[in-house]
Amino acid sequence: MEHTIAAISTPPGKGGVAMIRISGADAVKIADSVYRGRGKLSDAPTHTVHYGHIVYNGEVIDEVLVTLMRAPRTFTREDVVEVSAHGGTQTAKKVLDAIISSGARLAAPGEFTKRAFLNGRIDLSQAEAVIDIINADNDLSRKNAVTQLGGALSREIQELRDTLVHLAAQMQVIIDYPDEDLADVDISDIEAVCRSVEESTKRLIKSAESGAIIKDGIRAAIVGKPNVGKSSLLNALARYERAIVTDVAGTTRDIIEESINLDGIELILVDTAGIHDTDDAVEKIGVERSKQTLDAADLVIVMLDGSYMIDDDDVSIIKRTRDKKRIILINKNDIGKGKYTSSVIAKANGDRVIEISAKTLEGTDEVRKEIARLYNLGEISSSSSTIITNTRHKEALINADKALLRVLEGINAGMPSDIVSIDINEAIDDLGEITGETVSEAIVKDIFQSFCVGK
Ligand SMILES: Nc1nc2c(ncn2[C@@H]2O[C@H](COP(=O)(O)OP(=O)(O)OP(=O)(O)O)[C@@H](O)[C@H]2O)c(=O)[nH]1
Ligand SMILES: [Mg+2]
Repeated sequence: MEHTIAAISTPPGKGGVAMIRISGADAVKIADSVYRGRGKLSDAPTHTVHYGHIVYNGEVIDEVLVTLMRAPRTFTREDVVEVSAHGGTQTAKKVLDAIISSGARLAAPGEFTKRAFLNGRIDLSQAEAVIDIINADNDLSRKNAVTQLGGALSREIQELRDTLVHLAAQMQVIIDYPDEDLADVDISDIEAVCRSVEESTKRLIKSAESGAIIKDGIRAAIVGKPNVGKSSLLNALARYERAIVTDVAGTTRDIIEESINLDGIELILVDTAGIHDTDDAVEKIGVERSKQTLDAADLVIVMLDGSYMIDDDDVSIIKRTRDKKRIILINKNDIGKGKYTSSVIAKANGDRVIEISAKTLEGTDEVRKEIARLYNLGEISSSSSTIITNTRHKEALINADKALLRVLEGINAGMPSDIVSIDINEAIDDLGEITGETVSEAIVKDIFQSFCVGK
């Protein structure tokens, strides 16, 4: 039998309440040994809350509320007792000490959730959603994780998997009775079903692009030669004086980051040092960093100063960013409107060119809208279909998809059924990794290790 475990589930530090959770067959007995209230918890009905004190070695440690939940209707499917004590640095620790001394073992990170998984209350993708909820730092990731915890992804994967299991069974019939004319098993039906499952996996893989945006946000580097107004744009979009702005070329020497919320997505704006040829040792390092930032960014905002003629530095930056997703801005249109728009557009490779003024803020809304449009943010935030945000899930889907493509190829090439069957089973296993049905113990261990203690 599994040992009864306990941990503090609330974060450390001062706060109103701290919660100590106990789970396992002895949870109620252990709680009873430190709890003093009206009657014993072991006599009380399940899913009830009890007022009392935690007393250990004759000392009253705290005044508490105790929630009693008997298996199986609990998070771990085991008996669970949750002690709500006063927050702070001392109390919860002392309550936990008393519980451990009475026979519980300190829970490992994620062990409660791991038990929920092992006892079949949730599958692996739902367990992963728990950590995603905890780690969500924007509303969309939270929303997506809650949907996943509710089992939306599990159901979709399970459906695809069931379909393939049925196909594999049909294949088996063909393999076992090759000479018989089995009216209900037709290879072209198998092919059609396989194709539709493959289309679904492909769509889920594609959704991971949105998933990455939801989870990690968009990193946008603002680049351009010195003094064109990069820091001014950062400030305009952030709506406060985040970066130093002066009329001295070479003001920004380091990388400056600021996150803003764009349609519920985190847009990480990265202001950089002006890129140009320089002999100044400090500036040189800045320019180098700008180039690295540019290469690592998801999106590049190329900024030009519209009050001057385009020059070699501008052209080389436009060239350098040619293969990136980018927007080209012609700044300072309050003083230099339209001076070199057409020559820029000619070099822009079809990328969107927007005239703005970081000073009067004219056009800055347009910049926001253009980024939202480039990444379909409206669609992502309103979409109700499943979005893959987990790289482990994405990899499993890619493997399943490859296996399914092999199945289709095999059928078309008239390969023997037993060979085609191998790839169907491979796809079944790959999908099972997402829900945890076919996952290795090492991976399960790895997943729960990244949890916090007490969850
Ligand atoms: N008239 C006008 N001036 C602007 C505009 N945007 C920026 N400036 C001015 O241009 C100068 C340089 O602005 P910054 O934002 O520091 O430019 P930067 O590209 O960050 O410069 P470095 O950090 O030196 O590379 C400042 O004097 C700004 O006030 C604009 O749209 N119109
Ligand atoms: Mg600057």
